[in-house]
Amino acid sequence: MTNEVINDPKMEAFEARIARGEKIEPGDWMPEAYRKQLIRMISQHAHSEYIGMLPEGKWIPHAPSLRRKMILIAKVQDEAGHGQYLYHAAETLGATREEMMDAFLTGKAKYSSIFNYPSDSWSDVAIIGWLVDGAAIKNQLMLAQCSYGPYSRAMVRICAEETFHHKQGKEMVLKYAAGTPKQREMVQDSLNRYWWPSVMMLGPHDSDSPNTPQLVRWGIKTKTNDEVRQEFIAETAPELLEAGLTIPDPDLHQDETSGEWIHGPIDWDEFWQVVRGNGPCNKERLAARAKAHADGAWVREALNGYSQKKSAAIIN
Ligand code: BYC
Repeated sequence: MTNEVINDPKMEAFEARIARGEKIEPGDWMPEAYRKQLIRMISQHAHSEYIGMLPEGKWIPHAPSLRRKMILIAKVQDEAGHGQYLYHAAETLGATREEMMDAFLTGKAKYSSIFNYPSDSWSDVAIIGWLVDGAAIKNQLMLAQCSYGPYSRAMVRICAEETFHHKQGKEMVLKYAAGTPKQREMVQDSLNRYWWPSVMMLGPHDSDSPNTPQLVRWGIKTKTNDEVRQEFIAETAPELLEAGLTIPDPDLHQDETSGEWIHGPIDWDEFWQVVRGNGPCNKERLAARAKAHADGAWVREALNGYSQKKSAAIIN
């Protein structure tokens, strides 16, 4: 326990508010560690949305029909919007957009491991929608209950949109799984490549998760990584099997007594390699975002110039 916690009336009042289920709002007193944890998590989450546009965005020009193209454009646009809500939520804690972008583009800040895997076929778009958005929703429904008001409210809005993303992915996977042998083979290949990264994206096991105890204590997380992972597997695995697909985990089974889904060992070496910047696409993804940021410099300059001119006009 930190010194901040011991015999501090402000801390006691703060923790009592959390225990009563009250939301903490931007102007309220909060421990420095609470503020830092939130900035870390919310900015990582924002970066994930922002970089998460890339694997699916790549497929917009190759969508097999106008309907699929319109759905995918809307989804990718939504991810950009989610990034905006989240950067704003982090700004309410005193982080500036420039600091967050700098940490992201220089590789100091983390973002979700899942977006460092390639999207090699059209059915990856389908599997990302079902699995990646499905895992993200499980995590975000938990975060919608979080103790910090702006993050919790952003999550409510994001979850509504993610539900649409999840459904469109599932609809495609089910269609291809019941389609031609070629479609079936394509979607099975996507599942083979995306199952484990999706299971991993919910974070290390609780025993190896240094942040979880403090986050749970302060109501930032309301469930642990393993609890969320179990929910994701319990919901998704039976539906994939029902669709006739094979999950690439020979040990996966449902315990007859508890009903719990038991998965095989997770390759945490792979996970940490990806988190540390050595995944299949880390360099390519960051380079693409850095280019987009540089290409957008003129827009930021124009906006700054406009707002300065407007302020000058108001003062005069
Ligand atoms: N990838 O103590 P732990 C989306 C890091 S995007 C990389 O368990 P915590 C979407 C962790 O940061 C959805 N790093 O951490 C968008 C920590 O390092 P630091 C993204 C990971 O915070 C487009 C260290 O490992 N969602 O929906 O208690 C298209 C130890 O971990 C990962 C969010 O960002 C990972 N997967 O729990 C489609 C949700 N996992 O920071 C979809 C917000 C762990 O101490 N974040 N690490 O140096 C969270 O809920 C939590 O931060 C996590 C990790 C559950 C991810």
